[in-house]
Amino acid sequence: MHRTKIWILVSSFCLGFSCTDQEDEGDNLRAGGATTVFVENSNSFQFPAPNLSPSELELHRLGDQAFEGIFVTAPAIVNGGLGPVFNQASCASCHPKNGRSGFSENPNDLAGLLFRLSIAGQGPHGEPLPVPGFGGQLQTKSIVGKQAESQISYDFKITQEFFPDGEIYELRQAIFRMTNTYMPIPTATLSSARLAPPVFGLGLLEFVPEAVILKNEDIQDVNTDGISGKANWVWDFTESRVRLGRFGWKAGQPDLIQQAAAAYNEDMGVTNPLFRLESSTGQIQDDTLSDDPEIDQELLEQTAFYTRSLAVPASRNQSDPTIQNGKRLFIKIGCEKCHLSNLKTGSSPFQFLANQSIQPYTDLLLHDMGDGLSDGRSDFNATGNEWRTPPLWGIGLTLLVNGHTHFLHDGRARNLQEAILWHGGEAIKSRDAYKNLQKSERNAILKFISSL
Ligand code: HEC
Ligand code: HEC
Ligand SMILES: [Ca+2]
Ligand SMILES: [Ca+2]
Ligand SMILES: [Ca+2]
Repeated sequence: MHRTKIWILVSSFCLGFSCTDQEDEGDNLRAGGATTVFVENSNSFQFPAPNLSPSELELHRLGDQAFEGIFVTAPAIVNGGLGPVFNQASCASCHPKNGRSGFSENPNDLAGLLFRLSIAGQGPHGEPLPVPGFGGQLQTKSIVGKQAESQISYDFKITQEFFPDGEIYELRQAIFRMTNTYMPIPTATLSSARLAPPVFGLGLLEFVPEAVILKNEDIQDVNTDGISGKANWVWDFTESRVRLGRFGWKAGQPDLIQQAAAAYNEDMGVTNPLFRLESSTGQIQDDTLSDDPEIDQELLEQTAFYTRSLAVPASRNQSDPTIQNGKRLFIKIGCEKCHLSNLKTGSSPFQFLANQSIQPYTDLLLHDMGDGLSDGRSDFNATGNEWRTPPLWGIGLTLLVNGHTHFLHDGRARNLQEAILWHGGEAIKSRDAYKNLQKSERNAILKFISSL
């Protein structure tokens, strides 16, 4: 099992700006520009970008501690403030090794899975409306003496289909139920199951200029290619204005600070300068402590900086003929229309992120993915059917890093092929083209994605 391979760490030779012009290493390509590391092992997502300055590296290390930090019940000297209701006690427990959570076969241990909640309608900033008694997220854990909002159970719905060449395949989807809710949950509650995605390379995505992303929008599908990418516009609580959404499965967060602050508040029950009220405010679980905010701005910024400054692993074996063929087919059948291979970051207050040519395989836009993937719940501009194209960089290392190959927003796909076969809506032409390929060609595409 330990087929660990470590390439020469470019980081050791690479100081400051010279990195930008650094060569790729043989057929391993710099997917994250100068923030790339050439490492293929179970730690591939855990390296600081090699072009950080010494003070940035120090900030990254503090952020690393914060990201790993396990919170406990208040009062406590370190990391107090967990709960009263929460999903997990640390960032790392849902983003293991900075990678993605798997879909657990044990309903009592759905570690990195959480449920966003709302009732129909929109708030003044376009945000989903909270569910009375439950808020905007379902917390399945609580501190001693308080009740969790709910437990989750599920059944699998399994469907069988065929490739045109006769090969059979099976798709599996969990149908979730909320059980043991602490009070009856309103019947009109809408919910969206989301599994924790990886957190590396995000600083680069934060600094792709808005204009570059919007250039790829085609809301009315004017070029009639069936693809109509659309931006999400979300509320920025720091600046009190609408901004382009970039993070989360529906691009519901504008930047990494707010993403981290929302995670502390909702996922961990830790109040912070951006979200000062406990998620359970007004519910019977509410604590009466006057310890808010439970973390300060400095810790919040360290945590966000950590996710901003993690290196992107290089893509591998790019001169392999099968992988090259897979890439050609990936482009030919239209995968690349949403999973854009080339983007460039713009200016950034963080020099190490500025003007980098990157291969994230995302356009950061929302796409209608069909009824099969729909959660039936809107999130700012995103409808139930719409999801943000997730980046594919590093996806081939998921098994090595996280020990599973569960993909898509709720982890329903058990491997890369199932992820593709779930594509519908705007991606239906692409999906059908995939199904119509010869098996060897399908395998070439899978091998290509696995090399990212
Ligand atoms: C209970 C599990 C859980 C915990 C704890 C958690 N996360 Fe997450 N994280 C998620 C899920 C699920 C998503 C996707 C959310 C969505 O689609 O809205 C996510 C998304 C993210 C993203 C956006 C990734 C992307 O590609 O858009 C970042 C960054 C992030 N989390 C950072 C953090 C930080 C920092 C912490 C700790 C303060 C944290 N998370 C704690 C589950 C968790
Ligand atoms: C219309 C835009 C679009 C097209 C075309 C498209 N995708 Fe996707 N892709 C998405 C979106 C959006 C998701 C996330 C869907 C979800 O999680 O429900 C996704 C998810 C994926 C995932 C899983 C990623 C993850 O992190 O879980 C893989 C793998 C993938 N696509 C590969 C492909 C391949 C291969 C093709 C071509 C056959 C393709 N996609 C075509 C938009 C697209
Ligand atoms: Ca708290
Ligand atoms: Ca709640
Ligand atoms: Ca179009």
